[in-house]
Order: sequence, then structure tokens, then C-alpha cells
Amino acid sequence: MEWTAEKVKFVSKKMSVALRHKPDRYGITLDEEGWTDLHDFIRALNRVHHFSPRLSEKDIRYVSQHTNKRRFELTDRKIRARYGHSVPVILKKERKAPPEILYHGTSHQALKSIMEKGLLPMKRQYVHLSSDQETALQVGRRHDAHPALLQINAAEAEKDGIEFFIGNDEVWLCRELPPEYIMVIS
Ligand code: HQG
Repeated sequence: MEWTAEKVKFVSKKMSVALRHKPDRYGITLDEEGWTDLHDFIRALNRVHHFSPRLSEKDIRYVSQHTNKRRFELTDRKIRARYGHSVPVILKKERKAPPEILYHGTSHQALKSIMEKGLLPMKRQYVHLSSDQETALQVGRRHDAHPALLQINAAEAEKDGIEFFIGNDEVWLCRELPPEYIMVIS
């Protein structure tokens, strides 16, 4: 397969849908930690999307290594998404003390509700926070062309008993985050 950034993104998106949100649509089953058989998974992707030429194991490993974030985890025979699930899987997340400050990008429309109820996981299992402003703004642009940027007082929240987990290098996760730890910076 000749890879371009667009092609990597396209395949990565389909992989995310299958491994985080709609395994049923692909006819695959995830175990309780989100793993599925790699070869069944590749067959399912090819069956649903009619990739031509067919995606091979090498292609899937290539995409997993070349997406802009470390979204997928592979072993010899299995694959799973590292974070972002809407289907119930129990990921044994590594709990870790977060950096002093984290960020979250969102739509201006959501601000009122967020400042009332705090950040909630909505359709996912966790609230996703970013370690830097640029990543947060990128996440926010998925919801709003000119996103709002929130600063999260993560160290303070952790001190008060909120648990933080690592999603990947830039993504931090928590179950929910009350408004007192959130400040709107733009
Ligand atoms: C908002 C992508 C109203 C929240 C990204 C967000 C990320 C509220 C939206 C990862 C709310 C949910 C996750 C409340 C939260 N009232 N709105 N109380 N609490 N919200 O897509 O964080 O590229 O489920 O602000 O990069 O945008 O796919 O979450 O706008 O890391 O690997 O509800 O998904 O990763 O939207 O993105 P999402 P998100 P990948």
C-alpha cells in the first residue's frame, strides 16, 4: 500500500469506529479489556469497506504506528484502542499524578452547561484532557471552528481525590471534573 497522511487518517478513523464504538457493525467482539483478534479484525475491516488492495496485517501495523496519536495497541495476535471507547470495556488504566495544569477544548455552546455541571464523559467512558493548549484546541475544533479553551487545575483536583489516568502521551483521562477546577481562558 502507498501511504499518504490522508489514507492513514481514513483507515485510522475506520479502526477507531470498530474498536471504540461499533464492533457489532463489523461483526467483531471485544473482550472486557477491549481486545479483539487481529486477523478477524482485518477481515472485518476489509469486508465492510472493500479496501482495494485489501488491507494486510502490515498495513494495520503501519497505520497504528503512523497516526498522530498512539490510538491503538497491538500484540502478535490482538488489537485494541487505547482510549475513547463508548462501548463498555474495562481498561486497566494507569493512575498517575497529573501535571499541575491540563487543558480541554470544546464548543462555546457547551460552556454554560460545563460551568454548571462540570466536564462529563458524555458518550465516552472518560473525560479527555490534553497536556498542551494546541492539542486541546485541535480537539475543540472537532466541535467548533473557533473553540473555547478551558484550563483545568489538575493538581488541585487530584489533591481533592479526583483520580487521573494516562490515555497516551498527550491525553489524560478522568471520570468527571467539577466546575470549581475549570477556568475558561478563551
Ligand atoms: C462536551 C479524540 C455539555 C465536551 C480527541 C466535548 C480527544 C459537555 C463533548 C477524544 C459537558 C464530548 C475526546 C457538559 C463535556 N455539558 N457538554 N457538562 N461535559 N462536554 O468527542 O473531549 O482523535 O466525546 O467538552 O482528540 O471532544 O478520536 O470528547 O466537547 O482526545 O483519538 O462534550 O477524542 O481522540 O465530545 O474528545 P467527545 P472530546 P481521537
